[in-house]
Amino acid sequence: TTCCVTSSKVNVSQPQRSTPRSIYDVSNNNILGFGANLSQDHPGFNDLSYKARRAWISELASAHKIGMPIPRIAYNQEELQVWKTVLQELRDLLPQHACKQYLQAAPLFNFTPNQIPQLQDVNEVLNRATGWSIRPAAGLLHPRDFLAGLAFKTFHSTQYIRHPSSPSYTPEPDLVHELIGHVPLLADAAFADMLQTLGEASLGVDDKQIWHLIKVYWYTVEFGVVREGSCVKAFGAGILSSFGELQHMSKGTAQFETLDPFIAQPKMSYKDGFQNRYFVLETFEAGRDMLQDYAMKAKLPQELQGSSTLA
Ligand code: NLE
Ligand code: FE2
Repeated sequence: TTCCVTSSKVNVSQPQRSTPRSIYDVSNNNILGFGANLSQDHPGFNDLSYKARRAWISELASAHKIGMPIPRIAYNQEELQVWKTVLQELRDLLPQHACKQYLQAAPLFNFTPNQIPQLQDVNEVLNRATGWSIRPAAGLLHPRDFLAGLAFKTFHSTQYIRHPSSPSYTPEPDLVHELIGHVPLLADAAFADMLQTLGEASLGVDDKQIWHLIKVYWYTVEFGVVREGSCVKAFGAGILSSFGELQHMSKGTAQFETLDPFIAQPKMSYKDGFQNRYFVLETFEAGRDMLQDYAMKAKLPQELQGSSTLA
């Protein structure tokens, strides 16, 4: 039912949203950045036909209804070439620098240079592996919706392909990033569990904490590294899907710091190119426990939160 709000105290710019109880309560239509117009530093900014293609694929995603098959896209030669290039570039780097869970799960998806995988097919493999689902989205979602999706084992994914002028690095999520960066680890139980915990931590918290949690997400799921013996290996999708970023991380010249979700996280940026610091997790299980602990404390009233700074 819709209730008739008459109070003038209601903040119109921030409609009250109730805590979602299932994925049906989560919208895939609040697109935050990189809308149809793209920003000036996007490699496709001046390419009208690229923008039109991207917008067309995005519209299909917005129209998708939960439970329906994800529409298949007939990718063109140019898009296929981008996919081939990225796979080729990463072929030797991933086995050296991706974490073991990634390397173990990746073969389930059988990525081959001659065909861009369809989200629907990937979704079926994922459903069987960990019970996770992919849901198409038109672009970068509002963090509240994106994080809520994780709580319900749903990963929102773009479906368009990065601009052909820059296969080794793109500033926004695209299908290549989703497939190569995110999909394999969604099939790993420990990683998936950590991700769901992060999503659960977001349910019902205020906007300030949503922005804190999306930074925690950013420095783990997008750009995190995990300790393996005396090395660190990439598990962050933004590293794994980018030849440039993966090379940059593995050179070891950036800073490596221990992740602490209880302190204010550095500002995240889609524009500045490679990260100049990476955060290290000991294991995915330790990451999950830390996030569970964070979530519990963050939901306590302020005066009971102790000394933790919830930025
Ligand atoms: N820079 C990444 C890539 O080129 O694959 C995408 C990052 C999306 C957050
Ligand atoms: Fe991503």
